[in-house]
Amino acid sequence: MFKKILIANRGEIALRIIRTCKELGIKTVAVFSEADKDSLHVTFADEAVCIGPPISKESYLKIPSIISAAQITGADAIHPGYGFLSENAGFSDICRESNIKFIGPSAKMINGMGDKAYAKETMKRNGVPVVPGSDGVISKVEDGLGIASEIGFPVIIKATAGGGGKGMRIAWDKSDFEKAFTLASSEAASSFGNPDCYIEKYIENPRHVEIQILGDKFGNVYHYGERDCSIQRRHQKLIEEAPSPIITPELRKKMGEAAILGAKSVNYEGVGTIEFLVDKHKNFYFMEMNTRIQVEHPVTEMIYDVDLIRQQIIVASGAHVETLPRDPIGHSIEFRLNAEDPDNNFMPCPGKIESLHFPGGFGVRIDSHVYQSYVIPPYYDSLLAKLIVWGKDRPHAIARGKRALEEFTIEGVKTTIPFHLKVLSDENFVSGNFDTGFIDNFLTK
Ligand code: MV4
Repeated sequence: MFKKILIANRGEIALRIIRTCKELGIKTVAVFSEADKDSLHVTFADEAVCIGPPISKESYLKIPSIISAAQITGADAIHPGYGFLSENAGFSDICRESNIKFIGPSAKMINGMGDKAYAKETMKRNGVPVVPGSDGVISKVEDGLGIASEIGFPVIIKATAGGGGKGMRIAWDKSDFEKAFTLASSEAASSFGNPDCYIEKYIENPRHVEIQILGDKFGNVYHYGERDCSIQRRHQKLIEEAPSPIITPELRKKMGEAAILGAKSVNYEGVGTIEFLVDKHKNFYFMEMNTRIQVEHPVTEMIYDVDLIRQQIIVASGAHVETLPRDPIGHSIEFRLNAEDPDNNFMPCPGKIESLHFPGGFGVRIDSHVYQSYVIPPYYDSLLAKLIVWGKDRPHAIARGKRALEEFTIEGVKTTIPFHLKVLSDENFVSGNFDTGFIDNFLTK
């Protein structure tokens, strides 16, 4: 097992990782920017190293500074968390070359799954259902138009280097196609330095359902059910839950087996997520694979009674998965509490937290790095806290979520708390009848 892990991240996820390391008896090293000197991850880690100025590029993304911090402190592994360097192939490689275990995927895996057309082809070849579309990337408008006419409109044009909603265009009919294709491709070239795009049948208002998987170096891959992440705004998730209100045990088994098949076909090790689109007939299609721990991992932890970060560290150390999946129990919902103004386009609201009170009680979990009088720096994302509730079923989880959100006090900055309370009294949310169009509909009501 590792003796000392450097956490190349900040905020709630850095704390989350430190907590698990403590329970495993592993020493921790925090890295921090000048803007984060008063952060809890700095306080709670055994050691802390300042790695540069506030701007991420010069601190949390600065590979040489992070490697130096690991070498100076004698860390034998680095946990990247999510965001920042978690899916940076170069960083994964430099860690390996420096004899520091990167608790995440190899550079090859990051590059492979980061190429969306290649990832899709790989999944398709191995029997994972995919959305009908082009085989790989399309270089000429005419070729794309031919395929679009074959599969039928509407179609979606996606950048192979994109993902997470960047570099996508919909063509509703033949007359739209050339413009959409050209736009998608030039946007892809300027955003990702790669103009290559592929084409798919456009699924209208799908649900976003992702399967949590975990693999060890012996080739075992397990799944821990699904999370429903359909409640998003501009590809930013706001509420996630497990299980999904639309997934039956039979469908969970089918999607879980498809996810395991996909992960095994690339010899996946560690934690990962296979994202699926689910259409209104409950057909499911592979969309993307995430090769990192995700923000919303706690809802899975709550219903499967598994510490996913602990498992991630254990398999990275070369051991077998310790907590095997069993049937899920109850229902869990995560609310992302952001320092944003929902009445002003979710504009970030950095500033000082003048007064703070966390809710508590049975079935309430808060993953957060903030405290009273904490000053939210303007340089990073606006996540203040994740409120994760558990209930014996979905109605109980909703009631508990409402109770906990009402108990929550954050003064000094605007937050998404009132927004979440409104969602919780929306009849479509309460009935579980929603898709990825929910938030747009909700906000225009
Ligand atoms: C789609 C789609 C409909 N049909 N692909 C958005 C993020 C990226 N990972 C893929 N996305 C989509 N791909 C086909 N063939 C609709 C979306 C999509 C979406 C997916 C999941 C969650 C929210 C979304 C919001 C808008 C569009």
